[in-house]
Amino acid sequence: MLSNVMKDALNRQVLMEAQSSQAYLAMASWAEIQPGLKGVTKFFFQHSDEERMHMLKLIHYINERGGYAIIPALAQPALTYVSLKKAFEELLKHELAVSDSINELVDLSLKEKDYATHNFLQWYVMEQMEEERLARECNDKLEMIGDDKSGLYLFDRDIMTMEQD
Ligand code: OFO
Repeated sequence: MLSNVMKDALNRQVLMEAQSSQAYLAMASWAEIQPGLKGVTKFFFQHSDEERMHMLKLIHYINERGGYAIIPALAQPALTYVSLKKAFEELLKHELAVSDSINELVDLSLKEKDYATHNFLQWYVMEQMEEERLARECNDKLEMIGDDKSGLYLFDRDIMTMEQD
């Protein structure tokens, strides 16, 4: 059974994953109306779906452990970006904040002696390592590319394969 403190903290993570999903959905919609960003558009839509999956996993866990997962209201995410680089900078910033939040949850689970939750959270720890790696790689590439159109073309073409690297 989840303690109240743990349940509330996990519910805050539900909100964070929902906000991530919403933010990446907004990036996807923005990318879809830019010329030549088909690959990036697909990447953002897929990323939004993944965040929703992270949220659902938490919801089921909270409910299965005797808590009640709260479905939160969401704030309006950013709708436009001055450049693709800016969108990916936001994505990295967001992922780093999520990683911090997961680490705090892990810390709390130990304080609460909630070893089941500690075990459950390990999946998120690994997932965040991967998400940070990918976000950093995208930012590094975009930094190198700058305004070079052929570089951007290749970035858009290759982004979906970067997930598997
Ligand atoms: Fe849910 O991992 Fe990204 O934010």
